Order: sequence, then structure tokens, then C-alpha cells
Amino acid sequence: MNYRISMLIMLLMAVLISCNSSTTPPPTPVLPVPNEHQLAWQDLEFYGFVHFNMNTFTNMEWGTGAEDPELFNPTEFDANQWAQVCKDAGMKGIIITAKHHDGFCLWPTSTTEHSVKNSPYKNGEGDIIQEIADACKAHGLKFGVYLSPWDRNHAAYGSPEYVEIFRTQLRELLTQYGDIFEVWFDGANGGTGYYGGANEDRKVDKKSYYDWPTTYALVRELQPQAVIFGDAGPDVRWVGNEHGFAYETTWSNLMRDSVYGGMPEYSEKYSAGQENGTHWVPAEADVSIRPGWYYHEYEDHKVRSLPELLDIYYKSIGRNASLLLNFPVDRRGLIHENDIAQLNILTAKIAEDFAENLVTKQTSITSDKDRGRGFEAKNVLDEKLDTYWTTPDGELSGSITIEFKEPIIFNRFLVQEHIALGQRVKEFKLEAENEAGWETIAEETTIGYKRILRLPDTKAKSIRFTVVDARGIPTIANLAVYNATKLVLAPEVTRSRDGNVTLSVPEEGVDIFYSLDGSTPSSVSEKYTAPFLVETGAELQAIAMDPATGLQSEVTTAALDIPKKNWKVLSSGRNPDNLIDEDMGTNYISDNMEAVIDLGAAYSLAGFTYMPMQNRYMSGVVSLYECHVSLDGRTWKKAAEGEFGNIANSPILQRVTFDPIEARFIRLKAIKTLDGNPASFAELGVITER
Ligand code: FUL
Repeated sequence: MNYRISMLIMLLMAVLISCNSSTTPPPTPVLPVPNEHQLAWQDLEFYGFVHFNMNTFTNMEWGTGAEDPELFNPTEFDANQWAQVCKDAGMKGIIITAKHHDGFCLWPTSTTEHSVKNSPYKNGEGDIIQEIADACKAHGLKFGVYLSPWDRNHAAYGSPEYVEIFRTQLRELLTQYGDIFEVWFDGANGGTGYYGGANEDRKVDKKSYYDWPTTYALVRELQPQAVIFGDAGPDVRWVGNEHGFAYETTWSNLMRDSVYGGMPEYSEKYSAGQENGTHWVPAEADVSIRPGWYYHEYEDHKVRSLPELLDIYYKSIGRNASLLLNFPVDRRGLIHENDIAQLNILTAKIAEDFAENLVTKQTSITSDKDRGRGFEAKNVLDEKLDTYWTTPDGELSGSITIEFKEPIIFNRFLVQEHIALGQRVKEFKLEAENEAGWETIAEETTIGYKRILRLPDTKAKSIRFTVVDARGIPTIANLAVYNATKLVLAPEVTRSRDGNVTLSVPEEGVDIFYSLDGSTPSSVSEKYTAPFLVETGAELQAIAMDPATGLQSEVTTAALDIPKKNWKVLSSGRNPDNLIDEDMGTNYISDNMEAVIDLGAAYSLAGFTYMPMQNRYMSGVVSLYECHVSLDGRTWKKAAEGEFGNIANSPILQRVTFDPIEARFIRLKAIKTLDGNPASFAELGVITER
């Protein structure tokens, strides 16, 4: 054979081999699998919810339906502000409450007079939905609509006629405002309402009344790319709670035929999905940035903290769910400044946590097995979700090992499955190799679209990811590790009745320093190691500091006073101990509009503190008060009287000072409560003269 021919043969063989291996067939799908629209939706991950409607103007969460359209009157409505805020936060869309349970429509619908067309907004010429749709488009955001099936305003609710009206409303929303990415149907329905003046209780059979298949067909016809959200999907399901938390084990597979919207046992039985679920219906975690879905000025100080928001992020997006974060837009028609500030803090921290994927520092990536060319371990590094590592048929477990040139320190692990072929992994583990050898860092269950683990700081020369068990051969699209910077937040102060002070921060490994003399603490101040006793009045200041980076928190300050150890509640009522238990989350409800305390000894009193009830729905909050003091419990002297200004809207700690008086007993008398209900007290404290 001459040289040319042998070269030709070799070339031919090489081509044949490469053809052969490049045609290694992909794994067969493990059912159920997502459709193309669900796949596209999954990539959105994070989008905004806006509750803005009649309730915004009535200070309600659920309106009755009897509200006058005249009340709907935002003064500075600006959908572009919403879109800009969402865009800046990395959100991919906005879903608006086009109609909530009270039936008020944000667009000039043909189906009812109960809409924006009869409101003062733009003299009835406005169309809020149009403005939001336009703003989303201008900012490159997707647009979705929430349309409440329950309508407490409509006279026909409960009859077949209403279902047609509901569909007409849907048709209007789906034909007049461009592309819709998600249609949100709420499970809450039935019960009392205005119903065109009937003012009665109307119960419907949630399973059959709405004839959902016909409504779904309408959505498919008008907006085929839109996903439909509901308890039962059909495309995206409710996560089963309003905290924004998915589950450690979260399947996108759902036994969909066993579920219907609003079923009582849904959360407990179905919301985490099932390994053998019949349909692909991934979870969406919805949560409000404040306690309420709608705006209430009294919640301006209750916007979720960074640790809470981070927890939500990691427990939704980090647990195979998308995150729908709600903004209760205010009466101006704007996302409130406090909400924006917290959102910005959250997005900055997320960006910081995921700033650098440390797998880029790898020197080798190997697997104990793979399916062949096109399916090797290196595919998990390319950040593409359509290339993945998988194993030969029948091999349900397997490992990927990543070696680093220098040991890395990491505390976040991120892994994604190639879900187009179905959610497979049932059990996985992560190991790290350090001087002591291999150590198991985490043993977990499901992955799905994305799983993120928050781990203690871990040093590793190599890491090994193992799929221990799966529903089919594993298809792993992405692996990443990060070293998130510590959360260095101002310490929280709690105190026991006997005067012991506890300082805490959300993150381990962060130091706390404090002072009790009013001076600003620093790294040379007293270091906090355990709760300490404070028996007299003191000005506590504390900071947190990350010893690794020197990063320092803001300063926490707390005015401490005498301990409540020897105090006794003399007035009667429900849970008297809650008045002085140093727990702001528990309440004392007085029988006779007052709280009276025996301090156990005489002090020079110079004031008092009143913490109003912190419940979402408050009752008995004191608005007008008198404060009396006594040395013997018989002769009383009025020390102060007045109003807790703005306590309805801002129910925070109230501090009242007066000229020092020697006294052993103190009485806070409610001259008036906000709602006329028996006076309630989360906590009562004194200010002693210093
Ligand atoms: C619930 C509703 O009843 C709430 O008012 C809110 O809209 C929330 C998102 O869904 O079912």
C-alpha cells in the first residue's frame, strides 16, 4: 500500500470514528418533561409581582366589592418607575393584579362599570394595564396578568353567566396588551361579598364552577406562549405558602390530575411536587417584600430585612423554584422608597455572592464514567444548559471530580440539571478534599433547574460531586462554587426579663464588639462571647466585624434600663406576663384599658416606653394615653398624657419622657385605642433617671 492510500484510509477511519462517537445518542427523556414555553419561563427565575388596585386606596387586603370607583386615584402613577426598579434588580418581568377579589378592573373593560373608567384617574380616560404593558415593553420586561376568578363585586358571581364574563375579561387582557408571559389564577374564591348589592355569602364548587379546561383553551388560543399559573398549574404551580420558600426536596413533577385550585390539602400534600408526578408543573414561590400584599403605610417599617430576603432567594431560586417578589405599590402609584432600598441591598448582595465562579480555577475535571463524546464532564463548566454530562444507559449514579491548582475556599455550591429531558436526580452528595482527606460536605435530594447550597466556609484542593441515585441517568448541565462574602449586619439585641443581653448576627464567624457607656465600639472594645447582665440603665452600642476582611457593620444602639425581673403586672387581662416578657411578638390585652406594673422597688422614673402590637392585623393599639405613677400603689400622680402621633401608620416603639418622679408603680392608661377594641400592649418599659 502506498503512503497516499494509507493516509486516506487513516483519514477515513478517523472520520468514521468521530462520526460514530458524535452520534452517541442522547439519553431518552424521563417523563414528564417541560414544553418549550415552560422551558423559556424557567430561565426567567426572578420577576416582580405588583399588588396595586382598589385595596391600595382602602387600606385593605381583601376588598368586599362594595368600594366606590371614585376611591381609585393614584396621584403620581408611573409604571416606568416600576419597570426601572424591576429591571435594575435583574427581574425579567412584572405580573399585575389586573383584577383582585374585589372585582375592580385596572383597565376600561366592557364587562363592568367597576373599573378605572369610572375613577378620577385621568378623568376615567386612563388604562393602567396599558401603561404597565408599555413600560414593560420599553424596559425589555415581560408582562403578566393576575385575574382573580373570585369577584366580590359582580352581581352574577356564582352563576354560569359570570364565568362567561370572566372569560371576556380574560379575552380583553389577552388581546389588547401585546404578549403576555404568564396568566395568574388565584385559588382563593367563594364567600361573602357585595355581589351587585346582594351582600351575601356565595359559595362555588371550586372544582367544577369555573370549567377551567375551557378557560385554559382560551389562553392557549390567544397567547400560546403564556404559562398558566394555579395550584393545579396547568403549567406553573403555587409553592404552597406565601413565605417564598420552596422545599429541600422540590420536584417539578406533579400529580396534576389529583389537584384543583384552592383545594384545602394542597399545601401539605402536593405543593412540593412528587417524584412520580405525572405532569411537568414547576413551582413558583410568591412572597411580598412586606407583610401585606397591598400597601399599608403602617408597614413602611416592616419591609423585609436583608437576611430575610436572602433566605427567600436561596429557598426559592436555590430550590428549583422561580421567585415572584411582590411590591405593594403605594397610593402615589409608585414602588415605595423603603422597598426599593431593601431590593437594592438584596440585589447587590446576590451579585456579590455570585461574583466569581471558582470552578474556573480548576486544573482538571474528570468523571468516573460518561456517555461518550458530547456528554463529558467538562460540559458542566461551559455555562450552557443544553450541554451536559451524563452516564451510559443504566448507570444511575456517577461522580465528577474537579481539581484546583491552589486550594480554594467556598461556601456556595450551585448545580443544575438539563431539565429538557426531565428532572432526574433523587440524591446527590458533595465532598471536598483537604489535608485530612475527603470529607462529605453535603448530602441532598433534588436538583431540578437549579439548586444552590449555602455551606460553611470549606477549604478544598478538589471537590467531588456524586449523583447517588436518580430516576434515569443523570444529566448535569452546570456546576459552580462560590465564596460568598460574609453578611456583616449590625447586631440584633435581645434581653431577658432578668437583664441578660444577647447580641446576635445572622452569619457565623462574624465578631461582635460592644460598649455600654455610649462610646462608639471598635475592634478594641469588649468582644461579645456570651450573654451578659446589665442591671442598670445603659446605652448599648454594638458592631459586627468580619475578621477575615475587616468589614464592619453599622452601629446598633439600644437604650437599656432596669431589668424586669422583679416586676409584677397588677392589672387584669389576657396574658399579663406578655406585657413584661421582653418579647415584642407577644401581647397583653387589658380588661380595663390599662396596664399597671409594680416595679418591685422605688426608682426615679423619667419616662416610659410602649411597644404597640406588631401583628399584621392590629387591634387595641393605644392612641391617646395617660401615664400615672405611684410610690405606694394607692396615691397616683399623672406624669404624662398625650397622643402617640401616627401610631396607626407607624406602629413602632414609643418613648415618652417626663420630669423625674420617685415611684414604684406605673400605670399606662388608654384613653383611646385606634379601633375602640380593648387596649393591647406588646411591651411596657420604664426610663429611669440617669
Ligand atoms: C392570595 C390572595 O388571596 C392574596 O390577596 C394575594 O393576591 C396572594 C398573591 O394570593 O391567594
